[in-house]
Amino acid sequence: KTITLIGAPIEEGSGRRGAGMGPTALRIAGIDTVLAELGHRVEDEGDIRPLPARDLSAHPGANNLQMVAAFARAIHDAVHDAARKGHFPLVLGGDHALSMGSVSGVARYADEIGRPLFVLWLDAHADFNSPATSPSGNMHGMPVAFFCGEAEFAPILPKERALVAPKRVYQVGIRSVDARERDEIAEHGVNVYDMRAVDEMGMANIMKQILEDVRTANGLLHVSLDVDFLDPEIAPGVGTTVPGGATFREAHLIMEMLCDSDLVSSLDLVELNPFLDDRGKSARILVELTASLFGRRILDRPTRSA
Ligand code: DIR
Ligand code: MN
Ligand code: MN
Ligand code: MN
Repeated sequence: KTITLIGAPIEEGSGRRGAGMGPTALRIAGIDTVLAELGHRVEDEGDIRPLPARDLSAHPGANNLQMVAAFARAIHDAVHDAARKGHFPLVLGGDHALSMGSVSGVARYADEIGRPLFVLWLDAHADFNSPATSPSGNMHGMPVAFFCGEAEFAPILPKERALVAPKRVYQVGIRSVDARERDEIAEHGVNVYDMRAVDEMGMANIMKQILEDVRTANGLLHVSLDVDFLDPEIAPGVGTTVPGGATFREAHLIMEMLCDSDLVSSLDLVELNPFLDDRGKSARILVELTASLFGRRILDRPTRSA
């Protein structure tokens, strides 16, 4: 594959500083060399550094709207361009507000080629708030509502706005949902596999169901991986840790099954906050998981003896 790395150092969508250093930490952890070693061609476009969108005015329910919108528009264009070239867009975040841009960008591409877009949302949170419902006003808690077409976002984002059908959105790992969000995801019909479902069904069964749906529909699959999907014990470098997350093996199993399926066409790595990390631990695990998605296998790398 040819993989286009798009650095998206946005932190204005979250309630704290630090996620803007995410793309740098992922590069230091070796994201490009790992992918190249697996035989892929890697084109790093560097970081997107947009100016705030002055055509928008501040919004009381959407913190830093001008900056978030500027990033979303620029990421939308970068992801759409990469996809149209036949490349695999890999967005290095940056907080989760960036997925307003990445998902709408691939959704536009999917529309153009006449295939349905599916989204696999790996997160502790549902990210289905809107400026009207959010308890925090932080836009990293809103991207799913945005690309599922909540009306309030209409003035915010790209003219070529493409949406995802909520029934083609699959959330896995969910364990922190706000009161209004719970009603919204049910109303819109998003597929939710919360942590209890993971415990009861097992990750392999969940993934088989999702991949079967995508394959049957001849869909494209976008994967959005929030660091807080993982248990904080293995990935502490994120602003909103929630106990009881996915284990190391559950996360790798997802990536390995996604790799085997060959259905994934784009990926976001989001919410890494190097300021809160423990000696690069979370950055490294994201790189390892990405390697599993792009073909690394346990039996291809025997453990060296000491
Ligand atoms: C909370 C926290 N639901 C909010 N959200 C996220 O502010 O909307 N934390 N996404 O990572
Ligand atoms: Mn998130
Ligand atoms: Mn989250
Ligand atoms: Mn709604």
